[in-house]
Amino acid sequence: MTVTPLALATALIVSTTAMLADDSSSVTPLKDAFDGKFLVGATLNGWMLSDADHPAYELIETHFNSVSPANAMKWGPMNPSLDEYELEPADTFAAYGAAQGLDMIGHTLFWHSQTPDWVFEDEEGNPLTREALLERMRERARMMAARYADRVKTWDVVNESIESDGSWRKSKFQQIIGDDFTEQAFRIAMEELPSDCVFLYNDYSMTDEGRRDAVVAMAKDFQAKGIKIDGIGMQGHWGMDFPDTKDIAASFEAYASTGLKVHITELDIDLLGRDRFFGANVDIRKIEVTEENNPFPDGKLPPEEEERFATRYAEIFDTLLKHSDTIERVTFWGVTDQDSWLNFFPVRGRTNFALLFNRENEPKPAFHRVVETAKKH
Ligand code: 9MR
Repeated sequence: MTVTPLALATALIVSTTAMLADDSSSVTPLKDAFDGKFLVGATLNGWMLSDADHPAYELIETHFNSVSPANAMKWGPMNPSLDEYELEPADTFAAYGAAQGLDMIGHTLFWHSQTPDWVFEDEEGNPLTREALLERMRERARMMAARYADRVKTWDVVNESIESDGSWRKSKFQQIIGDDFTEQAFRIAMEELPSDCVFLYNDYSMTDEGRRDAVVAMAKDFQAKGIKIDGIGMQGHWGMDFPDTKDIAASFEAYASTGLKVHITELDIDLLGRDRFFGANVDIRKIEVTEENNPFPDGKLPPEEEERFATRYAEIFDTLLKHSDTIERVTFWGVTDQDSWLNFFPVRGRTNFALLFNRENEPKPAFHRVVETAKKH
């Protein structure tokens, strides 16, 4: 076949157009941008786990090397009543992650939230004794070990058992077991899960001094007692103005003093935030969505807002990358803005912006700034 100049020109135009349209071929995958620095993760939520054709899978396979289940492995969703088990979403999660060769996080063994009342009661509805509750926790750990711990290697053993002032949270676990609930949970994990698993304590607002100092003290106490703890999970549900990157850096240094690695377990940035619209209103969860508190309902941000958001992401990643020796993994809490929990919290039904991919599954300006930041380190 002879190639005429016209045919050649047409072919070039067609292929250039295809290249421009195909965003994924022209962007650096996040996992390549952070190769040698830390793992980069995302969550699989219920919609994704019930739809094998969900568009998030393509992004996950391109950009991420670690996955966390948003809800599928929590006690309540898995085991809503005493003898009732709903294991399919967790099974799907573990099978998918294993098939793709992804690092997987068991989120979360023990948490005061999304744990049903039956866990704390006997069959007559009376509170369990300390021994009975510890036994029930052990049964859950044993079940998770048998079913998932051959493939799921990193576990959030306890979520959020320490308050901002450093005191133990007055959860049902704490009330029944006592102040050693977290210690007992780690002992159970150590006894029931394989020894090659990685155990984390995971909490939010981990830059607050009271919580930070208490977590450091707890980790050192566990180490002195020979209780296995392998890392510290900072959730990273951060805002546009808080925490200050100086406080984030100071926290990495404090946590690194334990010799443990830090995992950023649930990173997102709440663009709409609260203060801008609600001040200190404590009843914010009862507030309806309005034009004022939901200013971008079509999911499109004006360029100056995209820029503000990208700048905040870049400064956070600059801080993370400066401490990459301490950081094992950075996981985003979601994949695209569409599946962020911040569309439902604290006001249900807002169109919020929190992650690096937009509602059309495309990388946002913040994505590109994060990749550029990685290239500078
Ligand atoms: O993303 C989760 C959301 O779908 C649930 O409704 C919510 C219930 O509390 O939990 C969300 O995930 C939380 C995580 O498990 C622990 N840290 C805080 C996260 C955001 O609430």
